[in-house]
Amino acid sequence: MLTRSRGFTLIELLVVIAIIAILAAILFPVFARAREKARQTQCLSNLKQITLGWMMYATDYDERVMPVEIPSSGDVKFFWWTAYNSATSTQIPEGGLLYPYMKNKQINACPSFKNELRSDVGLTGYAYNYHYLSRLAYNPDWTYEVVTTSLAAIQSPSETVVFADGARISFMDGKTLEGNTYLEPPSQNYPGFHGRHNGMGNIGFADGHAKAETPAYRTGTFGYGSDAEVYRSNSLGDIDSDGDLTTDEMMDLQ
Ligand SMILES: [Ca+2]
Repeated sequence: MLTRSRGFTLIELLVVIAIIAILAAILFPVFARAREKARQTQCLSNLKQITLGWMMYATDYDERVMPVEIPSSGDVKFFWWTAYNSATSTQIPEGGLLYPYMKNKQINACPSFKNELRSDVGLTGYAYNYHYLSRLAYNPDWTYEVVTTSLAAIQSPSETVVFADGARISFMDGKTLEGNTYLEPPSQNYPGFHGRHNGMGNIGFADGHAKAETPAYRTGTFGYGSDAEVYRSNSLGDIDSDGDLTTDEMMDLQ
């Protein structure tokens, strides 16, 4: 004898929908973290390649390390990832200082670095330990020379940062995140190591290895009245291993 099959009641449907919604709420952040983890791995690989390119550059230039920039000759200024023509606001990636060693534009940029932060010069999300490796020495008339160190001056290459995930807070408004290619050490006025990969940032070291670290966050106010909470909420901290932010043991040449 035929029995009419019974459909779902409204309550049953609502329960099923609620369970699906709960599962989605639990799983979507997991998926997002897994995607970010994949980008972190890609970024780590990029930094390792860029740092190896940096090592090759030094061996080609009498063991002097790569300058953070080669100041403008005419309208064109050279950075590691591009040459930039300020008259036309155009980038020439093939003119980048490390391009001959990488022959690849894609690996220049961190996959988690937001495009809108790249600005005209095509910032890549990676910042260079210029403070110790390639200082800008200003003249009284604000022209400057770029002074580079030698490979031999780096006493512990496996403990000396070359490149890292970097960014900064705008000097104009004190709160907006922006790109930055100059990585500051803890002893300076503001932190620039960006923990953009699930709270961690990647670092390339002078011996060619790369690894992820958690930024060390400042407290209170520092520099010219910067608010630590603004930096903390943007995952901007320092690269530090001894808990003392007055010493630059991961970035100096000792
Ligand atoms: Ca320290």
